[in-house]
Amino acid sequence: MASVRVAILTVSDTASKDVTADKSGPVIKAILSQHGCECKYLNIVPDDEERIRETVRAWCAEGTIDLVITTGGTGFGVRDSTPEAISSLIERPAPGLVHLILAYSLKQTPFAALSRPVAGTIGQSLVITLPGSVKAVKENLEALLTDGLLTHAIDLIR
Ligand code: MTE
Ligand code: CU1
Repeated sequence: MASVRVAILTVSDTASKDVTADKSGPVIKAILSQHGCECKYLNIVPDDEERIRETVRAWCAEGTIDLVITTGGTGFGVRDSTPEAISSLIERPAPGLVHLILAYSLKQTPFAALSRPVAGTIGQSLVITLPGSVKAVKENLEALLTDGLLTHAIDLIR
């Protein structure tokens, strides 16, 4: 996956107060780096719809970020608002990617049904929302990193 430029956003009230509580962001960075991606940003915001939206909007406006991965805030918790924040920005929805991660995840655990992922393009960037746990992040990336699927998607976008 040479030269895919990635921005990672951890969405978590806890991690926004204590950086060391963010386990999933660094795991995403490590896995994508192993696959040849270049990690440009690894930020943390609380479960605040406006903060999520503004961060992702700014990254996509740069025009140099190929892939935005968020982790956390996709569930049914009262503060979970990542899908709403990202949906409001998405220009071209990618239900196939949502289907892929859910189909793969449901083979691991029925609890995957409790995530409400969204995916799609914003400008020249592909944006995908992952759940918050390290286990979920690993499983979701396993699904997405199958057979050069992501690189092919990104080749088409830019
Ligand atoms: N997806 C996979 N592949 N593996 C998991 O363990 N956990 C689920 C789900 N998706 C899980 C998963 C659980 S328990 C929850 S509550 C939701 O993701 C939402 O997580 P979030 O609110 O941290 O985003
Ligand atoms: Cu859960």
